[in-house]
Amino acid sequence: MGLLGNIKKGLQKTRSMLQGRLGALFSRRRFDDDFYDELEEILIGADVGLQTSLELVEKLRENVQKGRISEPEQVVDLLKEMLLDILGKETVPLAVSEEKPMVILMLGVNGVGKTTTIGKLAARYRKEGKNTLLVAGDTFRAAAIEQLEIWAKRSKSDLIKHQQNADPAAVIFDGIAAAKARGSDLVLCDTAGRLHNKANLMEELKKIYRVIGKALPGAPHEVLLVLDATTGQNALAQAKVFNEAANLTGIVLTKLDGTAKGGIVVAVARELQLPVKLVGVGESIDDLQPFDPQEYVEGLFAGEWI
Ligand SMILES: Nc1nc2c(ncn2[C@@H]2O[C@H](COP(=O)(O)OP(=O)(O)OP(=O)(O)O)[C@@H](O)[C@H]2O)c(=O)[nH]1
Ligand SMILES: [Mg+2]
Repeated sequence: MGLLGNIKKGLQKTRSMLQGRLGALFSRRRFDDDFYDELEEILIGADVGLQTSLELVEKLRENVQKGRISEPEQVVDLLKEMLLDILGKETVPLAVSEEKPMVILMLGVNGVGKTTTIGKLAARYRKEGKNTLLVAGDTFRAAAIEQLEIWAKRSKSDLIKHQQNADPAAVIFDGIAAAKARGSDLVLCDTAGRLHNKANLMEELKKIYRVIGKALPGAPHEVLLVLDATTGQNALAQAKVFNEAANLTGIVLTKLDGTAKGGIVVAVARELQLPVKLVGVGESIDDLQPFDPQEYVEGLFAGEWI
């Protein structure tokens, strides 16, 4: 997207937790069993995931035994390196479609930040000079349409909406037709996070996905699952369910700023086999960034050790 972001702000809580706990651990200056146990606990506490935490500590232990590591700073460097092995070193950008419009479908359970992310993303694309059109595909929740309307104004995007309780697939179909007629560059489709029950929601999402493909062959170009970083490992379970309804192409991890468990990015990347493409680091319009793994690991461990 060309706009350089700084994830450091969003990792503030995680970083200060790590600073405090790792700092205390390193100050003991002893690589004994207690050290490894404590390190494992810190990583698990940061939501890196159990398996990953065990593996990281095991690898560290090997390196210490082989005499490759003797200083805390080296521990941090090794952790960064190992995390980048899991995350990959490069940002995975959002798709760019040759033809107009490009269609992005935003999915996720209620309250994770779908609508907000659409608004922020539209604003980013607008800054690049793209014409954006938002579609109010959440016709279920009261006030969902009005909320998207506010984001359309803020991001200077067009909006296509129907009445509350209208068929969401029909709204989205109309949205894509309107985008084709107007020559919009991008269509961002909002969806409901909750219906009367989960089976209903999944059926509806399948239908939306099918209808988008009919309205525009090749679309949707991105199907992004929005996950709330503060819900920890719970977020992982949601991905499986949504992936069955639509072919997910990436993850947006929101509310990274609201948690000291920012290691969840690592668990998500490793366990879902889907790239984290964007991260939300606050509630305002500029608080969305492409996920850059190197910035992320630097942001986790920035600062002085001991
Ligand atoms: N701190 C923080 N808050 C966020 C972030 N992203 C979204 N939020 C907040 O999370 C709340 C829910 O966001 P929405 O965008 O309405 O979530 P949604 O997924 O559309 O929710 P439903 O429409 O109910 O399914 C709002 O108060 C947002 O301001 C983020 O990155 N950081
Ligand atoms: Mg919403």
